[in-house]
Amino acid sequence: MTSTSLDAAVDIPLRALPAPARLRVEHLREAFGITETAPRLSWTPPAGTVQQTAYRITADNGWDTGKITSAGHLLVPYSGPALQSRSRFEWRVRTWNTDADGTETASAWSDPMPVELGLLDAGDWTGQWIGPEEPDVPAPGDRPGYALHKTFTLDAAPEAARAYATAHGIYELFLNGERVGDQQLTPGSTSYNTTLQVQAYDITALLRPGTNTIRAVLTDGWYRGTFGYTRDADMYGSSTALLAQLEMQSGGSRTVVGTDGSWQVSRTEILSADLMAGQRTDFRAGTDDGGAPCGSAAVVRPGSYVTLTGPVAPPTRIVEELTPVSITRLAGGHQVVDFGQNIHGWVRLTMLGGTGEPVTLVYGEAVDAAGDVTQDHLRPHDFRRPGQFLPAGQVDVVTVSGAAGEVFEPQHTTHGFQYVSVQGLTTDLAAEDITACLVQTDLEPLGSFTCSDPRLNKLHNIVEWSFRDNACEVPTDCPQREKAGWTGDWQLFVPTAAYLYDVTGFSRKWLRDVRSDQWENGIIANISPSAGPGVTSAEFMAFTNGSCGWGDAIAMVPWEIYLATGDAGVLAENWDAMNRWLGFIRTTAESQRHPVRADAGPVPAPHGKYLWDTGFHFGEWMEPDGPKPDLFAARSADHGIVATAYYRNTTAVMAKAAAVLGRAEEGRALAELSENVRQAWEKEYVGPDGQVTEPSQADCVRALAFDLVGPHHRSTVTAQLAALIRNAGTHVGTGFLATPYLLPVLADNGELDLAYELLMQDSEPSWLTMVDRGATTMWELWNGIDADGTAHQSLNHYSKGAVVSFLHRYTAGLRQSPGSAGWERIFIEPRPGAGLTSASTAHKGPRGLIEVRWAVVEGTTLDGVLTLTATIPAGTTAEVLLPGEPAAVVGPGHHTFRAGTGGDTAQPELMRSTL
Ligand code: RAM
Repeated sequence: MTSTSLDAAVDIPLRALPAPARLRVEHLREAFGITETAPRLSWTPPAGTVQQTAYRITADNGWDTGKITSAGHLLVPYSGPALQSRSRFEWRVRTWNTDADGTETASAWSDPMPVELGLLDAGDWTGQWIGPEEPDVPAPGDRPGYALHKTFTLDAAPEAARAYATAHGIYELFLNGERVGDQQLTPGSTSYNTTLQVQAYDITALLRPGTNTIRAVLTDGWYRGTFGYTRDADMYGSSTALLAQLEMQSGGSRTVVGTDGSWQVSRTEILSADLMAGQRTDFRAGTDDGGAPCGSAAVVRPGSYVTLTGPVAPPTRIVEELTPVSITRLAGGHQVVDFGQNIHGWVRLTMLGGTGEPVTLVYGEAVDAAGDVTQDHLRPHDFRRPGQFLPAGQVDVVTVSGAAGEVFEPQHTTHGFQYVSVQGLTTDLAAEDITACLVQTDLEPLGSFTCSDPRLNKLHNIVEWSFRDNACEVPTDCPQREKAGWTGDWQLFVPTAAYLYDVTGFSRKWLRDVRSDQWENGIIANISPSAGPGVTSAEFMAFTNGSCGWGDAIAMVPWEIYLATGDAGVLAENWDAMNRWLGFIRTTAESQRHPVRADAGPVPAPHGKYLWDTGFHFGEWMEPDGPKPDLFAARSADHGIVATAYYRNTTAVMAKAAAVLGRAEEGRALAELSENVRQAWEKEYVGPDGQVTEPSQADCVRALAFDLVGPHHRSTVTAQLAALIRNAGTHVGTGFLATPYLLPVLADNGELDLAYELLMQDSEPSWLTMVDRGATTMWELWNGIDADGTAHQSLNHYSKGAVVSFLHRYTAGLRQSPGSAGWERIFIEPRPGAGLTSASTAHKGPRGLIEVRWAVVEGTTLDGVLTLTATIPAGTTAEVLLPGEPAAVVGPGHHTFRAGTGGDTAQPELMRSTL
C-alpha cells in the first residue's frame, strides 16, 4: 500500500490471518447458567479477511460441524447434542477466508468459549423458597438485611460444584466467609411477576472437606424496597425470600444442599438497606460468617419456579473505580470528597470512625454555596402532600465495632454522585481511604470518537458517562432521583448507545420486561420493569401511560437493535407486542376526537380517523422555553401534532420490520396505513404555504425526520425550522423527543452550517454550556446548572446526549446504508464543519472493526486537502463520498482517500488505494 496513512496503527499486515474472535452465544460474551437450549453462536472473522468462505465449529461435547461452506458467522444455530440442565461445552471455530488476492486461507482455531446451562425445569429444584420470619416489618426504606445460612459437611472436596441462586430482594452469597462471584445487585432487576433471573456460580474452589457454611445476605432491593419518583414500596410482594441450591459433584454422585426450613436466620450488620434511601450498617449488630447459628429457623415461603430464567444480558459489576480529586474539610466539620466525575454506584470506605461513632455519607451531584453536598434539586414532589418534597435519599451510615479490617461498602443500595459529604468522622480522610465504585451492567464497549475540538471531545465523554451511569440492569432515566426504566428515554438514546456499547442482550432483557408490563388494551407501560397498572399509589403515574414517544419504544427499540446487529429474532420476539401497541393507537385514533377538534367541526374530516389526538401525552417534554411540566393539564391538552407523528413513525418502522420478517402482506398494509397517517398529519398541521401551523422547532424537526411532509414542502419546513432557530438566537429549542433528530435533519436538508452553529453554540441553552459549566454528565434540563451555579433537576440524564450520533455519522461520517442491518453496507461521508481539522470514529460491528479517520492536512503542499483512511471489515461494502468527489465503492481492507475540501481553490483529486 502506497498511501499516506494518517496513523500507522491501522496498517496491520493483512496476510497474517489470526483466528476468529469475539465469540458470542446469544449476544453474550459469558454464557454461564443460560437457559436457552437452542442458542445461536456468533464470531467475527479474522482481521484482514475479505470474505469468509467456510467455517468449522467443534466442541468438547462431540459436536463437530465439519467444514461448512458458508459466509455466515452471525447467529449460527447450535446443532450439537441436545442441551439439558447443567449441560456444558466449550466450542471453538476456525474459518476459511479469502484475502485481497482472492486466495483462500484457513485461519487458526479461535480461543474456546465455555457455555454452561443452568437449571431448566422446576423439577430440577429441591431448594425451597425461604425467608426470615418478620412479625413487625419496619417502614419501607428502613428494613434490615437478614442472613440465611446453613452449615453442611463434605467428606471430600468436590470435583466440581455449582451454586444456583435467586431472591425476592437482593442477595449476596458467601461460602465459608468468601463472597461468591463478583456480580452485584443480584438477582438483578426484571419484571418479577413474570421473570426472575437465577445466577449460576462455579463454587468448586470455595468448598473444603469437612464443615462448610453457606450464607446469603438478603435485603429489599427492587422487589420490596422503595422505587422511583413516587417511592412506592412492596411493588412485588411484602416479604423477601431466597432460593438457592448448591450441587457438588464427586465420583459420579451429586450432593445437593438446597434452601429449606433447616436454614437459620440471623440479623446482619445491615440495619437498613434500600435502593433509594441508602444503607445503614452497624458492625456491632452483625454476626460473623454465620457459622454459629443464631436467631431463628427460616420460614418456607411460596414462590414461583416457572418464572425463573438464566441471563440474557451481561451481569452487573463494579466496572471501574475512581479515586478522589479533592477532599475538603468544611468549617462545620464535614469532609466533602469530590471524585471529579458523576457516577452511579457507591463508595468503599476504609477509614471509619471510632467504635460506636456513626459516620454519615450524603451523596450528591452538586455542592451548595458553602461547598457542602446539596440534594435539593433531586427531591421528588410528595404527591401525598402537595407543595412538599420527599427526601432525596442517598444517605448511608456506618458504625464500626472496633474489630480489625472493617470496611464499609454498601452493596445493597446505589447512588448517583460526584460528591460525598462525610459527616461525623474526626480523622482527616486521605485519598486512599475512599474509593468510588461504578456499578454498571458489564457492557462491551464498541464505539469511539475523537476530533480536533477538545470541547466536542468532552461533550462525547460526558454523554458516554451518562450512559454508563444509567446502564444498571435496565436503561434508567437517572441514577439518583428515580432509577427507572422509562421507555421514552431508551427509545431516543438506543441508536447512540448501540454504537458505543453492545446493548443487545441488555435491550432484549429489558424488552422482555416491557412485553410483560404491557396492559391488556395494548398500552406499553411508561416504565419497565414496573409491577402493573394498579400498583403505583400516585394517580399521575397511572394516567400518563399510553403516551406517544414513550410507548413507541416497543417498535423503535427492537428496530434499532435489529439495525445494529442484523438479528431479526429481536423483531420477531417483539412483533406481537408492537402490534398490540399499534392496536391501542389505532383504536384510540379511530374512536376518539379531541374536544377542541370536535367543537370546531362536529362532523369529522375524512382524515380525522388517522389523527391520534386524545389521551395523555408528555409531548415534546422539557423544551427550554416550554411550559412547566403539568401532567394534570397535559391530560386534556391537544398533543395531536406529536402523537400523530409517532403514529406515522411507528407504522413506518413496523412496515419495515414486517418486510424483514417475511410478513409481506402485513408490511404492505402497514405502509399504506403509515402513508394515510402521514397525509392526515400534513392536512391537519401544514398550512397552504407549506409551513407547520403549530410552529416549534420540535414539530418542524419531526416533520422532516419522520417524513411527514411531502417532498415539495421539505424546503419550506426546513426554512421555517432555520428561522425558528435564528429567532431563538441560534439556540436549540427542542426537548426530549426531537433533540436526537435536530442536527441530522438540518444537515440532510442543506443546513449543515446551521447544524454546526447549534453544536458549537455555547450560550444557554446549548450542549457546550454544559461542557463550559463543568458538567461531567449530560443534564436533564438545558440549564441543569444555571448561570448562578444552582443545580436544577437531575444532572445525569442521557437523552440530550443523543446528539453525539451526529458526531459519529456526520462529523466523522460513518453510518449504515439505508436497508442494511448488522453493518453489512456502510456509507462513509464526512461532513466537516465548525473549523474542525480532523475527526475519527471506530465501531466494532458484527463483522469486525470499522474505522474512519480524516484530517485536513495543513502546512504541507496538500494544504486544504482532506485525507481519509478507512478500515472495512470482512463481508462489508463501503460507499465513500467525499466533498466534491464522485462516490467510490470499496470492500474490506484499509483504504486511503484524498480529496479537495471543496471550493474552486483546491485541485480536486481522489486517490484511492486498496489492498
Ligand atoms: C422524568 C423522567 C424521565 C422522563 C419522564 C417523562 O420524570 O426522569 O426522563 O421520561 O419524566
